[in-house]
Amino acid sequence: IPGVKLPDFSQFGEVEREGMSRMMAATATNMQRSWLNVPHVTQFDDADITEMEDFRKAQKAAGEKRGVKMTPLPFLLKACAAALAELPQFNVSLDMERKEVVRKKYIHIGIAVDTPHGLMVPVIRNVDQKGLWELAAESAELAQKARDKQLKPAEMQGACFTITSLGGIGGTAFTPIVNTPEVAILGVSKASMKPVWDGKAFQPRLMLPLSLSYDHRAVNGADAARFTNLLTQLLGDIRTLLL
Ligand code: CAO
Repeated sequence: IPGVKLPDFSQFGEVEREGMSRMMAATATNMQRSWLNVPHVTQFDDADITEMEDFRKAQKAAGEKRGVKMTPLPFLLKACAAALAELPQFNVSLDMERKEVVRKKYIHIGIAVDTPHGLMVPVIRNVDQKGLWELAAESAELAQKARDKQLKPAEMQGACFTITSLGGIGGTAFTPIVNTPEVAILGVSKASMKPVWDGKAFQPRLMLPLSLSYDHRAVNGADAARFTNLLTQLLGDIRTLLL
């Protein structure tokens, strides 16, 4: 691809140059590799998390006892694990050289963590086999390790799918880049109160915006809509996560 030719910026004003960290250079290469290899499409939906949030807030005292904070992330992990099990076409990688689809029989999910030294993606293994408290504790521990640069290489490998949550910061939607060789990534934005028509009147409901980017070579649009539909159903009534 044609490179970007840089002008001499100093002709416009004062500048300074600094070498990229190894991590920034690696992230830049991975992002570009994914952007150039993967035909991306992003599917948007909103999940009604009014009841889920009531339940989550009701766990505050229990969380304090356990020393674990229950955020929306463990619910998202559980819902994505259930959706990956039900729609296994999302739990694959493509081997284009051998023209093969690699189907995974395990459900490991990466979580994007914003750290002062850059973006890191630790991986939670066998999410389908873990409970909400375990997921809350493990995601907080891995996020802290990422911030402290203490993650081991094995803790950043083997993900089938990634969740990138900007919900604690803000925004209404975004188009995440698939973390290849995975074939899909869920972006989560900030939940907000919205008027939702119940057939008779508008009701104030807490709505969580979801942005699912996927590799259109592996996944078709109808399946992406099924995936986000399923996520909104599971998050809309978290009892269904037990089924
Ligand atoms: N909507 C509204 N509020 C949300 C929310 C959402 N979708 N998600 C989290 N929150 C709230 C939490 O409940 C918490 O609020 P309280 O303190 O009142 O309970 C607050 O935001 C902070 O949550 P958190 O960020 O500490 O915890 P988390 O489990 O939601 O997220 C982690 C953990 C690691 C995903 C997050 O810290 C992080 O690093 N996010 C950035 C990821 C990123 O950079 N992605 C971009 C990658 S692509 O460039």
